[in-house]
Amino acid sequence: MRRDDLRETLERDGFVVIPGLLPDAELSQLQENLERYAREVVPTLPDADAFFEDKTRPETLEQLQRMGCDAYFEGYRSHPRWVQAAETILGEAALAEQPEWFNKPPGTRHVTPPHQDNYYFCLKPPQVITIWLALDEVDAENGCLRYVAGSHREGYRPHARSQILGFSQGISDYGPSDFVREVAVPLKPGDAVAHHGMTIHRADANMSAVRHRRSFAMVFRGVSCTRDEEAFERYLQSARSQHQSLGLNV
Ligand SMILES: O=C(O)CCC(=O)C(=O)O
Repeated sequence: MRRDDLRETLERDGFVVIPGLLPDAELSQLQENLERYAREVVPTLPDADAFFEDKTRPETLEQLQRMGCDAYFEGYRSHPRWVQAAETILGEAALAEQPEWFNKPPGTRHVTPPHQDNYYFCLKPPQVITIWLALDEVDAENGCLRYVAGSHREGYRPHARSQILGFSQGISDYGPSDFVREVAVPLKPGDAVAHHGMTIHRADANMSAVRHRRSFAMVFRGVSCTRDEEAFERYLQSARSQHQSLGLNV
């Protein structure tokens, strides 16, 4: 897709697919480093940086946050392909937050509640996108992302505390008029989708008995953003209290 098309599509729909963001050799290198991180770094992390459905079963690892503690992933924040895509879409220079990893392992029932990322980030203006790269084949069966097209232009929706680890807040009035506007985004490994910080999105649980649904993501914020620090502190507090209520060691 041409550069202008990426930006225009995101402005119109609130999300845009970037086919083949990573060529095979770069995808393999990323996957090798993710395997190394899971093997060597995850066992050393605090509960708040590695979420499991069941901590006694390492195969139920569902989410990794703040991966910049590792030199490879800290360096990944300036990966030229990602930065160039983000700056093209945002139309300004952008800075990457620390990488994250998401999974819905087979046999788990972990949904992603409907939410708007900037409800968490508290950036003004919301010149922020997430680039979410598929590591596996991702489709309706194993819980691909679903977007409410055009919702990035409609302001904030009410959010309330959720009991889903990794997503402390979810939209509280999500209903039939949202479901009919949803667009499911199937992807192949190496493809990515970018979404605006105000775009409503969610994902179903993985219904496959055998397939993982792994992804690797980075949030990019345009240099024109500033953070509402008070609102952000309230969000951090609510995330901490959710972690405590779910029994995490924080
Ligand atoms: O991977 C998922 O299910 C959710 C990811 C997400 O909500 C995000 O990256 O903004």
